[in-house]
Amino acid sequence: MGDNDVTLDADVIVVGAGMSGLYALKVLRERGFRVIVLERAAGVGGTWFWNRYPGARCDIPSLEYSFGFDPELEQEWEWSEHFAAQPEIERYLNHVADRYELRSDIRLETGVATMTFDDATDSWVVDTETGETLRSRFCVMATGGLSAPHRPDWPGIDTFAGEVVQSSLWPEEGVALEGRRVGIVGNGSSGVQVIPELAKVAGHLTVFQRTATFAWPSQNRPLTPEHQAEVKSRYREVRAQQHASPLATAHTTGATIFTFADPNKFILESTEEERVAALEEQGFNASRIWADAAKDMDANEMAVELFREMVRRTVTDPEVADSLCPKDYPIGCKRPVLDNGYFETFNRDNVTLIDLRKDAIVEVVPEGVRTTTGVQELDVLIFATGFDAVSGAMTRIDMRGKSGRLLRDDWADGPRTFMGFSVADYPNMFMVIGPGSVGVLANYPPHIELQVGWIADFLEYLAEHGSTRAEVGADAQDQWCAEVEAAAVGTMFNAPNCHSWYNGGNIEGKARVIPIYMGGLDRFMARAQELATSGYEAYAIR
Ligand code: NA7
Repeated sequence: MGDNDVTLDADVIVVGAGMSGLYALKVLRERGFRVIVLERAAGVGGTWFWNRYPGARCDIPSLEYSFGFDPELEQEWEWSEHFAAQPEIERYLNHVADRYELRSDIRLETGVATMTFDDATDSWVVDTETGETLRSRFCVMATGGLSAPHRPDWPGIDTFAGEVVQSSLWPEEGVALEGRRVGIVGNGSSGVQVIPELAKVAGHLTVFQRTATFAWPSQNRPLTPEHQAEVKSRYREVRAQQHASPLATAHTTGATIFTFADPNKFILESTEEERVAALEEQGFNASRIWADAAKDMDANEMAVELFREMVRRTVTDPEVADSLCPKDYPIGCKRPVLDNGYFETFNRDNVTLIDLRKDAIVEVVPEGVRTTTGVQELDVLIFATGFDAVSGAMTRIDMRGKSGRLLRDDWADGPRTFMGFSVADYPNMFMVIGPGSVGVLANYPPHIELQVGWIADFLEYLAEHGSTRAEVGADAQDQWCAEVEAAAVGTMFNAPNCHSWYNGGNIEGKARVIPIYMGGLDRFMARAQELATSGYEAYAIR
């Protein structure tokens, strides 16, 4: 038994003041815990603080990408667009911080450097990057799934005489782009969003592309007062639907980013005329209406060909169009990207595409980027090269559990957790949407509410039972990891040639594992509730 008389600075230290951390603070405080939130950024908002590049936008409808814990908040907040842009979501999260008086317990510009579990006292010792040491009984990691930026280590990068900018660390004061020679690397969601905006202001934009992207028209539009009022009038029903659905969605606007296919349409059974008609009527979306493309590689390849046909119809230069056609991986391998004029941007006179599969990077030089065919002279070089996703925010902290090993070493072959909530050997540490949970598949705000609610219930249970320590068993963790692995079998996320941040394939040397439970949030939460009802039987509690 530990010496529990140790002086604690807080009952719970929450790491991160994004959406998860803000909500965790609110709930845990209401349940009577003393909470300190540590946040590296200069403001709250997490993802929506950092990703302030031009064009940054959510890919989930605003009315669903919002908190449901307070009907008054739901009613008073007005969203302006179907898919909210970064400034609006950042404003919303600041509003939440103010409305619930959260700021007094949040320490900004206070990144966490090391976290060590003190086995003797059942407490966590947290060292901040500002040189402070804090101690708490519990830690809640609200560190996000897409918060550890990844930048390729190109030779010569430090010699570049211009400005290097990471899309996910976009400076608050902005970047001077007008009339300048701008280069951008990366064509995922961030790249596809920022490229059309850069092209509008840059003197010249050079896009360095390694892999062509599937991107579908976002169909973003202003929200009509009628639609907003209609959804608000039945928000309780909408939230209940979200909580009971596999992806925390309520289909308030028809199809969602993941569920576009029509269950009755099979491309393998379609005629040439039907496919052409689909292209004429639905454009790019004609490539993602087919149910069989989700499981069958031949069907998928036929759907990809429809996509390629739309690229060729949209992009005027045939060679550029060919480079922009995805060729060697299936639709559904990566998270779908929503586009606001991406392909059309390559028809502009001030935009050049460098296809890195034909013209590889050699090095960065003071004047710009040297590829095999010569130097692209640049004033600004932007990396929209993604994230050490899902596990990166955790492994970048020097976290040591009861055995003194580093989490990063324990996870060298991929993260191992129990339901994404806990890690064996790391008592009293909980993660919100950690690796091994449903993760980024489900719409975050309702997902966060469910996860934080579960963690808060557990902490309350421990407090009520006078328990100072909860540690998940290694067997329960092994069993859960096997379930996560099994649930990913047969999905396109796991398809041959699929390299993405979902499976670690986006980062050289990272273990190829899908640490995301594909079984759906509804099933996941039912399991979590059963566990709570059982008195948290997977855990050793004392
Ligand atoms: P993504 O989706 O991981 O995209 C990163 C992009 O950067 C992708 O096109 C990569 O090409 C490219 N990349 C990465 N490393 C390199 C190197 N070394 N050279 C050239 N190109 C490179 O990150 P995003 O930020 O766009 O989106 C992440 C999520 O945020 C998104 O799914 C939404 O949920 C929101 P690759 O395909 O690896 O060849």
